[in-house]
Amino acid sequence: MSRFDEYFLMKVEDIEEFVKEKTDFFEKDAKLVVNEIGDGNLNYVFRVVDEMSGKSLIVKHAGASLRIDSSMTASTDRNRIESEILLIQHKQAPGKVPEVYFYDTTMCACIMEDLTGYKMMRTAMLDNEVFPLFADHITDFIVKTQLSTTDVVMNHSEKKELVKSFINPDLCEITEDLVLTEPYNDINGRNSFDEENKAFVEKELYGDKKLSLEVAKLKFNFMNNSQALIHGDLHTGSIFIKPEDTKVFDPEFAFFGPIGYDLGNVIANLEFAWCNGDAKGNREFCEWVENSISQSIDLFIEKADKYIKENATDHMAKTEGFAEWYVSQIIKDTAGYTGTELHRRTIGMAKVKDVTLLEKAQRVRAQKICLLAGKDYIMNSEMIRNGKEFLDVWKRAVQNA
Ligand code: SR1
Ligand code: MG
Repeated sequence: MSRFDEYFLMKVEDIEEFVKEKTDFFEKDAKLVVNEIGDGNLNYVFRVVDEMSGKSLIVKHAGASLRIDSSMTASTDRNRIESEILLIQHKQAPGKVPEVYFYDTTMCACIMEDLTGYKMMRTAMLDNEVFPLFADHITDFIVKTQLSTTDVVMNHSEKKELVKSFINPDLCEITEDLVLTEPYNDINGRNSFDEENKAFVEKELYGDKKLSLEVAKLKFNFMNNSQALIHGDLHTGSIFIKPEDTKVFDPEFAFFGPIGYDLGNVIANLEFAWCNGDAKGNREFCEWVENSISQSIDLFIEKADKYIKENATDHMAKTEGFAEWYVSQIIKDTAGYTGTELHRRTIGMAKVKDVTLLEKAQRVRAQKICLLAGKDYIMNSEMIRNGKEFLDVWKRAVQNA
């Protein structure tokens, strides 16, 4: 019998005993220091350190209600999904995700590697730090972890088995509401933004039926296109980085969905960082962001095309021209979901510090740039085919804001 045989919401004082009972990572008599370090919207994250040996680890623990709003709930099964996908990705892309030491489906807690020496990418970019290898790293990660789980490459029965264990209804519903519905109608009254952009939002987002139709298509593509095992929330708060390496974590929104959703999230979140650098007049930082946007698209196209040609197992997917068509569909989705991420982080309930921390006049301008660019990405997704064209949309919005 153990007090961890039945779920309860753990506090700082419970973590040392939990870790010592579930793993042999620390000596049993080690004096551990535990701090809650999470600043996400959903979970509790504890760093556990043995100051004598210098060893440390992370415990990520899911509560039934969400930190961003205690009236919101999401199944604690998200912790199992996160732990299992990290184990899968550790094999697909060794070293590119934190190592899972142990996960506990009763306590809904995952004990994993502490990424010391890495910074959360959003925080580093708020200090306008640049990472020239980022585009290469993130496109490697997306291609290796996601194309390998498509029907193009994976045995179709195995894929269907995997789809079953990654059904993630509660977390998908959060995205379906917050990202793919509310920014276009405020149907749940949870949107907020500066008054100066009210007329624009009401006319150009809530009042534009053509925009709603395109977003409705993106929503149903998100819900019905079980293309690959995607991360589902690949923003820069889900990435740990240092100049020579990039690691992806926090995949609790993972499910079988469209690959372009992840790549679009990456692009939009680089653009939020651009707004922050621009407000500080840091041209060098903005240029690095611009290069990262175009390189992320172009490297993805190049690597995905090569990966499909080398690894396709499905007979029809080996047809000449298929790889190019398949990748072009992902890029079209990417443009659309870049747009929805730009919109929802600007006016929806879950915002980003890159923009919220700006002083008023700069924040209003950043919001306008993101709203304009978001619309352009969504409405013209068929025509945005490469890195330069992704960047052109952004530059047009900056000019017109
Ligand atoms: C209610 S949760 C709000 C947001 O936080 C997560 O990181 C996801 O992005 C979600 O949409
Ligand atoms: Mg998260």
